[in-house]
Amino acid sequence: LFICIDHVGLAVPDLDEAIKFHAEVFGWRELHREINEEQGVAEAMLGTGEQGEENAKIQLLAPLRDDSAIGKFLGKSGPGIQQLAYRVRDIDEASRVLRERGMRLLFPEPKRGTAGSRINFVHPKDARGVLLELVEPATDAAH
Ligand code: CMX
Repeated sequence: LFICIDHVGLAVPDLDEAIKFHAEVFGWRELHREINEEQGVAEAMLGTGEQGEENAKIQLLAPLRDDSAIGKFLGKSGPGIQQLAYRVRDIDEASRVLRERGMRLLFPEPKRGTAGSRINFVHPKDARGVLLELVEPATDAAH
């Protein structure tokens, strides 16, 4: 069902400060940065090397609004791990299988994620306390 862990997402109050911290202390490199208005986030993908299949990644997520998913998470839990993202080849098929297995997905249809990917989430209550993101990366043609 899943190919690999795509990334781990960290909620942060200030994106620039967080990128600097993770670069200077842990040596992560910024691979990509964007604003996703629909999700209410300013986000950056950080990697351990050149972007590629083998590269470990973390995603820094800063809220654009207090009532966004990240804004609420920071208000309730403070900075920290907000999500674990699994990469899938076909998000429609993965969603179908997971729904069949009793998991609630947060959105009826996948939404747009980082770099043109398609994303959805398994409800944290169903995934035993973890907000699980499903990521189908964009094909080159979709970039
Ligand atoms: N991880 C684990 N558990 C979580 C959680 C998280 N990130 N967020 C909420 N929960 C738990 C809460 O602790 C709560 O549990 P209790 O009822 O025991 O207190 C329960 O889930 C419901 O939480 P809530 O506060 O009532 O619900 P919220 O309004 O905060 O919404 C969620 C939670 C998951 C539905 C919302 O964050 C959401 O829609 N997330 C998906 C979208 C998203 O995260 N976008 C930002 C990232 C975009 C990207 O990755 O590109």
